[in-house]
Amino acid sequence: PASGELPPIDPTVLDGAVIGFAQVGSESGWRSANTDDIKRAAEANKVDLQFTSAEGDQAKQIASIKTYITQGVDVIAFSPVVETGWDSVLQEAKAADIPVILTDRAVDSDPSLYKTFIGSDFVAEGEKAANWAKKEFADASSVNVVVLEGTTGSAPANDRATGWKNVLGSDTKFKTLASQTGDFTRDGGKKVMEGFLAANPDIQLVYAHNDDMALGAIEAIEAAGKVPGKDIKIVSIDGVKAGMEALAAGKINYIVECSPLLGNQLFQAASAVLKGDTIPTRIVTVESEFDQAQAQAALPDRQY
Ligand code: GZL
Ligand code: ZN
Repeated sequence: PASGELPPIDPTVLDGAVIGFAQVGSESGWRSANTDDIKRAAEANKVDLQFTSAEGDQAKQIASIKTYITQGVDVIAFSPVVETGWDSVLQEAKAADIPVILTDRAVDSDPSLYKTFIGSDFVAEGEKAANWAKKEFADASSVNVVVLEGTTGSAPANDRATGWKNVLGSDTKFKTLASQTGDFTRDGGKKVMEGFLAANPDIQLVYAHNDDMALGAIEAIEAAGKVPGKDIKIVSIDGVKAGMEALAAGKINYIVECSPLLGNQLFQAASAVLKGDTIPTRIVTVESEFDQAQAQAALPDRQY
């Protein structure tokens, strides 16, 4: 789907508008930066933002959306923790004539149930990570890989796995020894990597679905007396401050950026929807990718 452009914010429309946002949780540095940016943009546009965090629990996220429906907010926005299970609450919002905007993660529901989905192309992110690995290990005869998966059932976990397989799935040189969810958290990444190291003495590459799990893996690799970025290479996704610092320090080898700064686009979409303008059903965020030298150069200007 086309990435599309959104019209500029109409301040008169947003000033005092009640917008309910149901956030995933606070699992990672990316999530914190995403929350901060949404609150910043709401403040800047005088939006009356109602904000909840589901702490990774879909039932809580659904309950929060139902509360917004009862409250009769002007717009509902959320980042769905997992892809499935949203049809009925989205139908309730439609029946209540409350427009819904998805940010960050997608749902597998009928697209007529929400106005737009603003977020990254996670399949492309997985493909970028795999293309780096293909080049990095061009001279290797075999590469043992372990994968730290994101939250089970979430669009980023599903699609980052798909993108990786699109590029390397048929490349028999790359052997996936193990693949397990670390739930996008630093502690999850550390614990799962400890298990991987105990069971597999010869790992060459970690594919982490986000920086927080990569940072946990670094702790486990160092505790095992190995050198992250050298003995075991790491490719990750996000580009949060701590990840970029590890990349610049050589403990991570490559990071594919996934921007959490969705606040302005969220309120551009809300402004257009409240004016009755039609907007593209899919807005793809623009993002980059970094090797170690590029991270060193970019660090001073990073916003998160
Ligand atoms: C991606 C976002 C993911 C990040 C993780 O857009 O949904 O969730 O990659 C975050 O860091 O926890
Ligand atoms: Zn899907």
